[in-house]
Amino acid sequence: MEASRIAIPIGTALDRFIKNNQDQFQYASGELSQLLRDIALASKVVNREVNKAGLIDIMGAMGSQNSGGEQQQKLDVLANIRFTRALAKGGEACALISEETESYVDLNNDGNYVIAIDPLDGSSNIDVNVSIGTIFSIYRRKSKEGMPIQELDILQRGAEQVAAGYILYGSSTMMVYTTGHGVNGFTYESTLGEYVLSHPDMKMPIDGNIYSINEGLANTFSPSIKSYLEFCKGNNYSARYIGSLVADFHRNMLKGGIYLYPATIKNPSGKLRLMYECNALAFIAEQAGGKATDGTNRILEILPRDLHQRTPFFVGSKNMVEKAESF
Ligand code: P6P
Repeated sequence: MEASRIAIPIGTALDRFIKNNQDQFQYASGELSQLLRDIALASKVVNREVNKAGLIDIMGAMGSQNSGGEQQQKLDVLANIRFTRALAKGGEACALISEETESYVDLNNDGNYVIAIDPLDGSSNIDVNVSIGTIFSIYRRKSKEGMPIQELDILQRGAEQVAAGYILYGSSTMMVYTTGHGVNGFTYESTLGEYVLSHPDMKMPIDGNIYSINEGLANTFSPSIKSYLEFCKGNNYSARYIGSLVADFHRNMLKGGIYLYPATIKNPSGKLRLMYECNALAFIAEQAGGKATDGTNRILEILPRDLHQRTPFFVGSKNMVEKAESF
């Protein structure tokens, strides 16, 4: 039974919050503070670039492609550089797995953590001024400190995450993260240059009536998904799909709802990536009382075979995910 925690006041800065909760992190809290500080720092720079994207000529595609063959937007590449640099400088990370790079990136051999990141998810929305996000997972390395990185450090199940979070560059910029002791949300206060606690102990409503899915793909869904969508419509649920996973996930976290990206003809294993999109959000969802599966298996139990492997993804309010699975 955890000692009753003294409620940490709204407005507490992220660093102070981590220090006040240091007994909740199973390893040295200084290492977690440093990692989250590195990620927060990079996100502040990305936030500034996202907010000025229209003004500086960094809009539009680079003309290059990422590991999944997806068109790279200039801000994707810039964000990847910012997060990679911040984590390399911070010294705590030994390796980085990113949507933007084919293989993992060696950072510091004496670092104890492996980071998996989607530096800027929803990037197709950058040019149309719709919210976008960063998604990150933090793992403890399995191999000995100082030794070269091995596959067992890189291909870890989501259940092995020691922390995970996302940054939402929306009408306000927020960082939401968990270390396995609940979920807390911080809003960026740009005049202070600080993330401050705004959503302590976030809980996902156990039920809801919002469903998020790209119904333009409906003809390629399986009969069970089609039946579930009919169920949603029959119950007058609201369809809300921003086309930006972090934004849809965050709204469903606050209001209750389910996000579904099932297998389709174009993406028979689903479109979303296990290592740097689904695992982090699955960890957060479960910590907030929600659920995340691939339709049958718990996302956090899937043993990755490949850095960029895709998975069908059903995440959100517990009762809604279970209902969807029952179809
Ligand atoms: P579709 C963005 O590219 C993304 O990875 C998620 O942020 C978003 O929910 C999904 O893909 C949108 O995909 O096929 O509906 O355009």
